[in-house]
Parts: sequence; C-alpha cells; structure tokens
Amino acid sequence: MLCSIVFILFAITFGRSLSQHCEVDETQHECGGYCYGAVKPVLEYLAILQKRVENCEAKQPADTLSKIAKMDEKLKTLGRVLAIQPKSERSSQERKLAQIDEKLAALGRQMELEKKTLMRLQRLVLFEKIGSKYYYIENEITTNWRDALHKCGEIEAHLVSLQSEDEMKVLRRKLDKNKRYWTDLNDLKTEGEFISATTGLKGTFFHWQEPEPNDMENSEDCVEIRTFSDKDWMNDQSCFERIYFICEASWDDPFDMTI
Ligand SMILES: [Ca+2]
Ligand SMILES: [Ca+2]
Repeated sequence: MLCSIVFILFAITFGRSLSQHCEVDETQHECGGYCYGAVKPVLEYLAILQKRVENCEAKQPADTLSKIAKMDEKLKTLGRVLAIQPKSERSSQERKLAQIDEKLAALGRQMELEKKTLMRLQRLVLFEKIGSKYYYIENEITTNWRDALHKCGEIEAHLVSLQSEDEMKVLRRKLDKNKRYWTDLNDLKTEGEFISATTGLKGTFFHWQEPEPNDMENSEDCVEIRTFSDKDWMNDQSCFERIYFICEASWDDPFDMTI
C-alpha cells in the first residue's frame, strides 16, 4: 500500500510538471518531440519503479499476513493460558481459603470449649451454694456500689437480690458479722422508690432497721446489709461508700452453659 501511494504521488507530481512545461508557447508537435526526448529517462525510471511497486505489493502482504498470522497464533495461545491460569489460581486460592476457614472454625470450637471449661471452673471455685442459690461473697476488697455492680457482672452474676426472710437468714450465717455488704437495691432514679438493679423492678423484700431508710444528707441511694450487730438489717447508704459486696449467680447450675 505504501509503495502504491508513493508511486501515485510521484506520477501526479511528474505529470503536472510535464503539463506545465508543455504550456509554454510551443506547438503541440514541437512540444511532443521535445518532451519525449527530455522525459524518456524518467519514463524508463518510472517503469522500473512500477515493477518495484508491483513486487513490493506482491511481497509485502504475504509478509504482513504471515506476521499477523503468527501474532494471531501467539494471541490465541496467550488467551488459552490466560483463560486457564486465573481459573487454576482461583481454584487454588479457594482451596486455601476453605482450609483457613476450616481451621478457624475448629479453633473457634476449641476456644468455645475452653471458655466453657474456664467458666465452669470459675463458678465452682468462686461461688458457694447457700440455700437454693449460688453466691460469691467478697470479704477482702471494699468498693463503691457501681464498681461492685460491675464486678458481679464480670463473673456471670449480679449484686445480691434478696427475695425473702428465709434467703436472708441462710445467707447471714455466711457473712462476717463485722462487715457491711452491698445489695442490688437502690433509689437512684426516684427518691424513696427502691428498685432492684437486677430486674429494674421495685424491690419485693425489705428488712430495714428503724429509722432507715433515712436518706441522710439527701445522699443515700444504695442499700447495704448490715450484720455487725446481733441482727441483720438493711440501711440506705451513700453509693460512694466503700464496703464489701455479695454477688448472686445468674445461673442455677454451675454446669449449665446455655446462659
Ligand atoms: Ca435515697
Ligand atoms: Ca441510711
């Protein structure tokens, strides 16, 4: 194609040159003889060029087609490789991911089992069955009411929520008679209305010592059990007071891991 264009351009240029030359004030006959003599070598050269062009056109497409065919073949080969490679890589990655998932699932099951084992041990070590319920009695560390609430929550329990005189009697036998302990009762929300932090409902059992609850200095909103006299009774106390506390288990059976 390039050869043809070159040839055509050359022919046009040459034709114009020849035409312009013949328009000078000369007769047609004189012009023809003069021109032929002058351009004969050029015409011969054109003939040679024409042949080269033909050869060029005859040869170049074959080479080009050959190159294209080779490139096409290479592309097809590359396409086949590309079509296969991602699939095999994906398949390999999927297998690896499946293996990782399986290991993670097994690890999760193992961790869950160990967690439950630890929880059982914790329940058996920390808690004691007193009456029909399990309790953790903190006799070493004193804390304010909110921290006591939080600490009980950390061990699957809540601050003791006494429900009856019988519960209080059996529990009292395990308490230090010179100490005071937090319960879950409080009137933080509405003065004089004591609710259970465990249930959020109004307390159902009270054992006040007269004249409690007195809300001394308008600052007593949390309820303690006092045992340091010969009696056990309740008193409203400042929630910031640091005293001991009793946690009551949120579960009934230490081996029950469903909760
Ligand atoms: Ca109060
Ligand atoms: Ca009081």
